[in-house]
Amino acid sequence: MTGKFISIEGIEGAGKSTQLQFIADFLTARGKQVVVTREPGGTELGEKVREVLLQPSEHPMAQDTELLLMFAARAEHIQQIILPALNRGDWVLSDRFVDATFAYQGGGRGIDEQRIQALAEWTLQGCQTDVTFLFDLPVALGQKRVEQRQQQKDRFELEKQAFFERVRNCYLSRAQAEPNRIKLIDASHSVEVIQQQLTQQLELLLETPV
Ligand code: Z5A
Repeated sequence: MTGKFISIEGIEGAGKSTQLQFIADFLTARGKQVVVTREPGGTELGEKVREVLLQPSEHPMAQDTELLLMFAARAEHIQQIILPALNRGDWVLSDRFVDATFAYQGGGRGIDEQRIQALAEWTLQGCQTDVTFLFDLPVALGQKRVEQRQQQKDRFELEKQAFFERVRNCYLSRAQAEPNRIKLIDASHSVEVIQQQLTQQLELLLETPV
């Protein structure tokens, strides 16, 4: 593999989608072919799974079903999009990847980390991000931004503040455990200040040999 694999993570309202295009444009301007994708989703099948996962329903989904659907979509994503792109030498920029499963299904829902780890080893087969930008901000601020957006809430956005506090804490402990891979971005700042933080990190990444 000659390309690099970047993911963006964070709780709701962290501003991932807002900064995705900035990162893609920055790398394109430096001569990289960039494949922008997302999880859950990224493939035809994955986007159908995404609809099932995000659609609010009066019948609650079993936690294990949610976990397995995330990995089913991811298996397809890795095989169809991520590995072919990296093998071509393209850079892959994904709005979320496996850290989200540890944070949401592990931290948020309380599924045992070892079970998630077993599925990750099976599905990823060593395919892990070179860098993950973790957009971190207080839960209340993220929720305020989402409220201001005035869109219909998906199944996750309907969760309570305590759920997102657990998700955030799990993300932060993963960043602490893997500081070389997971780079903390203070997402409570303005769009412009966040872009300055990203520029510094991207310059470092461009200097790192594949
Ligand atoms: N999920 C999971 O449970 N397990 C998994 O393994 C995976 C995912 C892969 C869908 O993800 C859900 O799937 C997600 C976790 C779960 N649920 N949640 N929550 P998603 O990434 O598609 O959905 P999201 O997290 O809800 O993304 P989002 O709503 O698009 O949020 P965002 O991308 O972080 O924020 P944004 O849209 O860029 O910004 C939100 C608003 O704030 C918007 O009006 C912006 O204009 C504004 N904004 C952005 N940046 C700023 C700054 N810096 N200052 C002020 N205002 C700002």
